Amino acid sequence: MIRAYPPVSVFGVPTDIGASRRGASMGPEALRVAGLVEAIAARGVDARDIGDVAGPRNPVSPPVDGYRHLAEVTAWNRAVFDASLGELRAGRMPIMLGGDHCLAIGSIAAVAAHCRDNGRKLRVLWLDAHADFNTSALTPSGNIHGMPVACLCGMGPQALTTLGGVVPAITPAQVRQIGIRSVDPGEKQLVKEHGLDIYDMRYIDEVGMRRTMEEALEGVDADTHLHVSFDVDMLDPSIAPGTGTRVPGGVNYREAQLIMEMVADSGRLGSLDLVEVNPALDRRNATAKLAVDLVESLFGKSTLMRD
Ligand code: Z70
Ligand code: MN
Ligand code: MN
Ligand code: MN
Repeated sequence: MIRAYPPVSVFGVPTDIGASRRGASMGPEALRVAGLVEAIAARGVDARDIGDVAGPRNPVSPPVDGYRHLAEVTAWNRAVFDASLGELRAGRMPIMLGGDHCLAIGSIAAVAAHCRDNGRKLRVLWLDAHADFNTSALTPSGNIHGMPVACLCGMGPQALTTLGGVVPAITPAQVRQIGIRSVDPGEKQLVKEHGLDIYDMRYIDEVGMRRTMEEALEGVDADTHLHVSFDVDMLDPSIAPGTGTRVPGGVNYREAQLIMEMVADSGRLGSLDLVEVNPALDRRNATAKLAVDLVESLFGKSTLMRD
């Protein structure tokens, strides 16, 4: 299958501001060292590294009113929003290298704004061990990387929910979550109230990844912008040790490849987050290398005759 991809702009967001474990700030360089940009370019795509966005240092403070580092998280997300929207308006596909997952508030708010401006439908594939649907009242940690989906759906501090101008930026109906296996008790209740579409590990075990992905991509058509938000902790820790919150029983190598291949086959990939790579916890950059391998598949690399 011959597929044309729009030009790609990769940018780094070197911060761990939404987490309590340090080190995801080194993720962008680890992914570059693993050859991310070259791998995308090798697929015949015009891929450019536009460098890092800037933001405040991590003050390493305790949570205040249920949020750790809210002012700094807001500043970083504004920078991500601006960078993402700028690339989208220039007709380029933004690839955001985190950094922790709180940064998806900015990237997805930008994608949602761009889709509104252009009358396009938006589907968000949230690949993660966690639902990231906490609020300040429910969070066990105060870590905002456990809250981005709730913030995007209008539940969270005003500074974050209003980032893209329109509240909510997205609705739960636009989101499909895959790989989930760690949801906090209060968060679980909220997920059910809002009908978030979650393909958890049990579902994947029972029906298989092929059918899971067919269902997650159902309704994606030529007018749909597909945003993939890939938290590497979706992957089983045995293959992806370099991440801050390792949860056993994750997506294996073959299942992960199939996710990426089926997204590639949809032909609708419009933007990507690659987050929570923590080189301080990794073995010889294995997690970043695996992420690059999976991104190759996302851009249509496959064995034998299919590409
Ligand atoms: C937990 C919390 C989380 C990532 C950890 C964990 C959230 N639900 N997300 N690591 N990527 O603290 O809210
Ligand atoms: Mn996450
Ligand atoms: Mn996670
Ligand atoms: Mn591959």
